[in-house]
Amino acid sequence: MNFMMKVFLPVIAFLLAILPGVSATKVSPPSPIAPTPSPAQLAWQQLEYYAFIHFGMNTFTDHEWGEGRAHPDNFNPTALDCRQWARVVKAAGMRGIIVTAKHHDGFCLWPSNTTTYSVKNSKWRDGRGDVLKELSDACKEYGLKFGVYISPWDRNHPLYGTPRYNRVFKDQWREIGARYGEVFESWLDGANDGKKRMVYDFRGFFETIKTSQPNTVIFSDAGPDIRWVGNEKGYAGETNWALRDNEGSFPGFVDEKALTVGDENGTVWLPAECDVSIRPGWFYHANEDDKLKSVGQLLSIYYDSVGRNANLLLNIGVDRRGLVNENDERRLMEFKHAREEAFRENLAGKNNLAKGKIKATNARGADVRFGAEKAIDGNAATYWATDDGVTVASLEIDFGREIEFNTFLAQENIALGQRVKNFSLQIWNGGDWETIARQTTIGYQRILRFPAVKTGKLKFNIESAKACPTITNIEVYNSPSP
Ligand code: FUL
Repeated sequence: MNFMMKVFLPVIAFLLAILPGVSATKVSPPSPIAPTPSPAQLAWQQLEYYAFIHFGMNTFTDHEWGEGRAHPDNFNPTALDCRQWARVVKAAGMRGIIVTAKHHDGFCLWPSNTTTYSVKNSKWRDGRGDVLKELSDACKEYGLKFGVYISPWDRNHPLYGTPRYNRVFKDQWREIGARYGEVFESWLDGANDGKKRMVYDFRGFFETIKTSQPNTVIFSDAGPDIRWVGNEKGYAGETNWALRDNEGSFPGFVDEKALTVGDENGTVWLPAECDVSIRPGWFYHANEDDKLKSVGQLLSIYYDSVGRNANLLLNIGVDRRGLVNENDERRLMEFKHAREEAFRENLAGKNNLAKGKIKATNARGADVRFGAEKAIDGNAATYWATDDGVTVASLEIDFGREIEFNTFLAQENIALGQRVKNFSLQIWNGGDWETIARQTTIGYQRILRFPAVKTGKLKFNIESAKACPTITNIEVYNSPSP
């Protein structure tokens, strides 16, 4: 070692030793505020939009609620192809499929050992068909999530109405959980028979489901992982907390209004899912082929669900051939193109905004790791945050030119809990800041639409929050009106 190295090596070693120490003295990230989502709930929220498929005996008897008396031979799709379902759903920009493996009539789309009322005893493929097998395989092939709805209410099963039926229902979940790979969402409703009323063992159902599918999220009126939004029209509340006071709630007995908005101080994380059908009914009926929701209606549903901190479960028609009907496919694609148009160019995106054109009234520890730029860097893992205790703060964007826009999108880092209670948008009108929107919650994602405005500067004001805000993303669009 020469003299120079002898002198400088210890200096370099010293510098290397203290540098991590310097960064370690930087401000720490905000502490989470409880309740927060589980990893499965977080992953679920990011799916945003996926398909519901009601298909079963009702498809062939033209019913919505079958009585469980139609002979299994009535179930006889002529050209069933779950790969076609998956292809259409994927092309439409949806991220998964939840299928009615058993609706209230009790007919099972898989060869269940728990009942004689299933595909096994139908003419279809000489009783050797299994829709769940075919669909779960197709979902894997197309990179889609696979989910299952089985109805507790069973109008066919001889044990329904007796305590022994609870075991049957658990066994049905066990079979599904064991046979078809990962079930991302397990969906059950709270319907009960008017005469043969059951005391459902919901707690036991949930335990059984989680035992065979630990990563599934369970949907019902009362969770435990995902809550019904309280209506079947496809909208969440303008205020929508992912939190709920869920004590004492169980499926079938619900406060619909509370489900639509959640509870600001709720004790559990229970985000909302909006289930709605593209057609008037849930099952396919040929006489509804010309009654599909318009693209404009679907866009409104999208903004009022995915744009209000909820996920959208859009039901589509699979017809008697066993194929997604052409009318549904066409409308799904029109809807997809309308969304692509609406979100084509983010005016607050990196391509449109020169560096340094966004500033915040406060950034946590004055640290770039939590600076204003983190809200527009297109990276969901980074976020703008303020110092602890600072719950009123603004981001100001200078577009550097006059632009026109009518849509604003914001996202919180919900892994740390839902925080924002009120926010507003202001534009610079040349002499003053003019308020163009004032709203409440954000959560995973909030999208606002308003009459187009022209301005060079926009302010996004957090007006109140449960703790320092954590904003992962904001976007600005000038969307064509549908
Ligand atoms: C409800 C059922 O009664 C409807 O038939 C439909 O399946 C809907 C999604 O859930 O509880």
